[in-house]
Amino acid sequence: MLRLRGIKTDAGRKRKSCTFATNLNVRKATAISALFLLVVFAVSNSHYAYADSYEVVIKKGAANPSFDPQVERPEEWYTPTKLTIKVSDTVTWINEDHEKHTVTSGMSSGRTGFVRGDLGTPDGMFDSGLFQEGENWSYTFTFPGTFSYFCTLHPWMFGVVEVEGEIPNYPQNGEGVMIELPAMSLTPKPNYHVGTAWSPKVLKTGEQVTFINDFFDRSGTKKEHLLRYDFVIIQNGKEVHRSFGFSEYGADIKNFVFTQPGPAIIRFENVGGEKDNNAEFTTIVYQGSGEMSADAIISKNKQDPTLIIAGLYAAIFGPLVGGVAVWMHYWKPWRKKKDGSI
Ligand SMILES: [Cu+2]
Repeated sequence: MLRLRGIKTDAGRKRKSCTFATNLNVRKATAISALFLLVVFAVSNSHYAYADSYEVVIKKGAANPSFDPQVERPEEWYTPTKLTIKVSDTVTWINEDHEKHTVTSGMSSGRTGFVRGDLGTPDGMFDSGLFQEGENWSYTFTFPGTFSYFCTLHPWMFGVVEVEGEIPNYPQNGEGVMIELPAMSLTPKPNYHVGTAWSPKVLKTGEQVTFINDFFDRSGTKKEHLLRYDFVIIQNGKEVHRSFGFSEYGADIKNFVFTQPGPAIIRFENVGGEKDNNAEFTTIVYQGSGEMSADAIISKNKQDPTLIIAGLYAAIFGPLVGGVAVWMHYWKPWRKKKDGSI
């Protein structure tokens, strides 16, 4: 019995260990399938899973308009000046200089611009605000395009981030999710169904967009006629377009050319002449093919030194040449010679 029990126990142990082994296998299988799912997820969401981080350094002395720590040319205040990344990658700017700087999206004015009092043109897409030595600032790029930036304190400092990624071929909302056109929304009080469809379906800078706007009553079946509304477009918190319109039995049409990429809000305000009776839609505007490339932006800024030197020559030698002319005009021996007299 004892032996048998022993055998039983052994068998039990064996079984137990067998069960344990099975558990292990189950765990292994679970782990493997979890890993597999993770890989599938990673592949299907590759631009999230493989999002990279990049660094741009503002080196010591960067505030100096003629400073370049690498090539001793005034071209690299942000190092590197041109950075190429992919959608969803993050860039961190590190301030190693002893002065405060900003990373502000938009076009720098260059040194010649600065001399004329032009402090650059921010486009509102991103702005670090002032950050000082030892501090850094990060930004994640969520859509493709070429984005120039500069320092608002030292507007000759400029850099470019080139974000590679595919432009979708379908209409999108502000989060980049595909939507059906016409997009529909309801105003709060009184209720009107507002519909808008835009053509082309993918919005790009520099290309005319036609918005076809339709208005229906509360039931959504009867078209409104001669209903007043304001058509407003907002980008980066700024109103870039406002016009008023009247609904028609057909539809009311508005044309607009976007000059700036990024998320946009298409808002219908004061619908039916009622204050704050609004409906809005979000979408994304992509960079059109007519936009400047990163290299074009850089070479445009590189022209500055030549202009500065030409300006300096004019400033120094202009009065000198003028002075010599005046001197030649009034210097008697010369005048006598010129006159032909002895
Ligand atoms: Cu600066």
